[in-house]
Amino acid sequence: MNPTITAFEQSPDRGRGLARDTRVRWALEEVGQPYEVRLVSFGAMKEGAHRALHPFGQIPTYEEGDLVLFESGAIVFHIAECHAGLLPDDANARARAITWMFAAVNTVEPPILDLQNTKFLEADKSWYKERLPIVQDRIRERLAILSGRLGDADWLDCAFSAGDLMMVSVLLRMKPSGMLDEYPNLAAYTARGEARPAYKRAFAAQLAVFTGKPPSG
Ligand code: GTB
Repeated sequence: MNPTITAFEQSPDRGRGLARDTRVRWALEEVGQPYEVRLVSFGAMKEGAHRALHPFGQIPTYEEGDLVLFESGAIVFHIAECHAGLLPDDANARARAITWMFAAVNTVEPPILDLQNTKFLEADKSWYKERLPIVQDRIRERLAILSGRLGDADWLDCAFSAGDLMMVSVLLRMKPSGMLDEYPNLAAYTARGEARPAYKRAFAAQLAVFTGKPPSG
């Protein structure tokens, strides 16, 4: 039986692929695993049936037989563990790829989230204008180091891995702000991720939820 994931019934990003179901869809597409999607409303996410799957009442979740997972990083890791293609066979290279997955969600994504919360939840505060550049500079601090580490390589550790999938997914959240363009190699890295056929299929599938039309091509 195919796994089932959950996604927003009406994503606030209007199909721009910024919600975290996109990274799960992308991982499933990379490994060629078909999947089902159950759409949930903001109301239903906070009710008992969904909270039984996700204690924090969020998307995405992942159901596969008796297994229920939440946390996009854990879901992508599970997919990568169960299928070939997203984690290298060599034990050390595999451990490094997993390290990059954690770096994406634990080191790079938090300041990005902070910026989004600042912009959407704190714009009416008297201290907003002073706080905004501080939060933006915290992101730049991380991006500058990541940019230096990537250099002119295509991917973070030789071949594309789940580490890149997670990092590109996190960086994509910065694309609308224009800040990513301050680091041309990171912009190119992100574009390389977006150019992958599996990403394109994942993006088209989540966009189709917003447009109500089946993915084209
Ligand atoms: N750490 C968890 C994970 O990685 O899975 C975080 C899950 C999470 O934040 N889920 C969000 C959610 O369910 C959707 S992705 N939010 C509803 C709630 O908490 O009530 C975050 C997101 C939402 C919207 C946009 N957007 O509109 O651009 C981008 C990202």
